[in-house]
Amino acid sequence: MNAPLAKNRFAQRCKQLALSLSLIGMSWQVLAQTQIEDAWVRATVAGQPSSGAFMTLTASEDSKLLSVQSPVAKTVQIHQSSMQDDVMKMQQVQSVALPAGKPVSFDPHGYHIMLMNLTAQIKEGDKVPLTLTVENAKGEKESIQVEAVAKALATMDHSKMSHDHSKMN
Ligand SMILES: [Cu+2]
Repeated sequence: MNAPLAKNRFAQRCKQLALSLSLIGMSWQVLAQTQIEDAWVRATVAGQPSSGAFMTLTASEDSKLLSVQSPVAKTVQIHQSSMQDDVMKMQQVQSVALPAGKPVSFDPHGYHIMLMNLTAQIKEGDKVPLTLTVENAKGEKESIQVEAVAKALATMDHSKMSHDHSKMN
């Protein structure tokens, strides 16, 4: 909230109250606008520094996924995997477009949510809380909570993928 410093503190508090009320109203209003299905996280072995989270997002209006947060990881990034010269590479992206009504899947072959600097091992069956921030075309932000189930799938070893972190610094 970038409200300028009001000289009258009472007026400022009223403003803040009105703002937080409108934010509450707004989040109720938009809560159901982005659907999340099949959220899961890849379980890790002890000492593994990072993992991936996967899901399908369907927004009811044109939106974009801006960021993700989770208590299990100090850093969470949105990555995109792609084949480059027969090598699977991934790169950080700033946002992912969520066109109205079109399911966008986050899977090991495309976009995924990268959980980095994990604070603890993620064991199979764990429920990993994720908070997604989605912004619609009007600039309204929606915060969505989801619990992703940890699965030990051996479909692809994420740790063998090369990371291009050149955009991070
Ligand atoms: Cu990644």
